[in-house]
Amino acid sequence: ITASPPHIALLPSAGMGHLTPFLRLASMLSSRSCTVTFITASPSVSAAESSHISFFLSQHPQVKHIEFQVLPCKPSSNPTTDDPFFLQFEATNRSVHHLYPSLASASPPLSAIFSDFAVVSSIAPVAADLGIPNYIISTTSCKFFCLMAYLPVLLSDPLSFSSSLSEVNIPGIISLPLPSIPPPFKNPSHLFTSLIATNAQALSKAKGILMNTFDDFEPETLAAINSGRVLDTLPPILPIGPLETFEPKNELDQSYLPWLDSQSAESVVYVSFGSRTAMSSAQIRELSKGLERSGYRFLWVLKTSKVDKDDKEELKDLLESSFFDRTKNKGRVVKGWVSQQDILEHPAIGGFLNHCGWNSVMEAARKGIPMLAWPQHGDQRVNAEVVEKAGLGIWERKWGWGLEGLVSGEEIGKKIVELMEDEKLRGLARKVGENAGKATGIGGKSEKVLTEVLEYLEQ
Ligand code: BUP
Repeated sequence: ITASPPHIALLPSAGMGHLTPFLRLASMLSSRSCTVTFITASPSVSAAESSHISFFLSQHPQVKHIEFQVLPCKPSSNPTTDDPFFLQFEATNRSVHHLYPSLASASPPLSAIFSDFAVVSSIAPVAADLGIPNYIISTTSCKFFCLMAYLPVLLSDPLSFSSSLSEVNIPGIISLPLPSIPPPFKNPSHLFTSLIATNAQALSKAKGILMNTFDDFEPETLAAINSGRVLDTLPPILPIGPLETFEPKNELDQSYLPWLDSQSAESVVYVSFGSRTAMSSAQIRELSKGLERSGYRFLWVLKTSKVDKDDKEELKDLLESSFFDRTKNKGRVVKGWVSQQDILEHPAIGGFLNHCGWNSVMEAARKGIPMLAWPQHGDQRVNAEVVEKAGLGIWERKWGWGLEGLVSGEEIGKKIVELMEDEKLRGLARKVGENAGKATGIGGKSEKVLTEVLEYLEQ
């Protein structure tokens, strides 16, 4: 009997940073003849999530879709956070067991569930009842993953995050400077912290951790975690990145494109802080000054709220009209969703000022675009360390977390000049791009890892 390709159910959790790698992997699995079932929680938090899911399904009619209802708790029901994405993680965990009947009746029967880290504790028992393996798709760096996996141990010692220590030690990996630890981790009852700790405790139940990274990008961390030096209970970490991009191109604002097309090679800084950063209006003004002072051309994607549905301010209310007049030929500011992968692929882009959301990092790595890291929250400072160490970017540590203090236009301007003029960095970043291409090309390390997992799951 010849084996047939596996049937894989994918379960992402909330936010574009989480949904994106799931859509990309679903698309890759589908093109490798797997049967794919994509599970989504309804209602979704952001408009970007619902539109990307609809577009993906319309482009992949062969993919089956299961939508399940979550009952989000009211922000006031959790005293530690009002972040709608964290509240949705919690609500999803409470609702996941309802999926059992539809997963049990899947045809052909499911071979595996690929789920987000944020739902391991609730999906692992479902996968066990179905008698199938559960793989986790990690949406962050391997280094931050180590911190999450080790968090229960750190939380068991009240001194782990004491301000008298300058570093946090995790066996096997280079210690993390205390300022890189997400502030909520210092509060064990914070919803973000308790969710990560609960899920970290369930990690050993997973069959493997599929990671959107590649061996050459995080070699020491991958070697440490896979040799059991971080924790000896973890399943294998399987680097399969950078994931191939899949994104809608239609219905997007591309009004900047004719301008971008007319710019010379590697002359434009692309500025974006991801889908969830709400920068203060004072910082937005300083950033505009910095861009202008740098003298470089820029394409700036501006967001002012954590959830896109709340983003109602118009450009003219955020920046003075004189700024637009002065920079008419120098730059473009865009509000709304753009196709970041298309922008990064554009020959005019020569640098990327970014928050170090992990998808953005992997997209810059694929294209070998040098980054200026300006982490804002969550995993982003740890990711920025990885970016710097891999030779993909530079990082001004003293800028702190977003919303922590105001970074002046003068400093921003200087750093942008440094980014754009550092030829050594440009060469190193190009090399990162070449290595990324080798990893995912035929016979590459990431490609082989994914092929082996799929062969293992064949029915
Ligand atoms: Br904004 C924006 N267009 O306008 P990250 C983002 N993206 O294609 P985040 C666009 O969304 P987390 C836009 O290319 C990336 O794939 C971008 O994920 C794409 O950051 C994704 O980079 C955003 O991981 O998520 O949104 O802050 O906080 O989970 O890291």
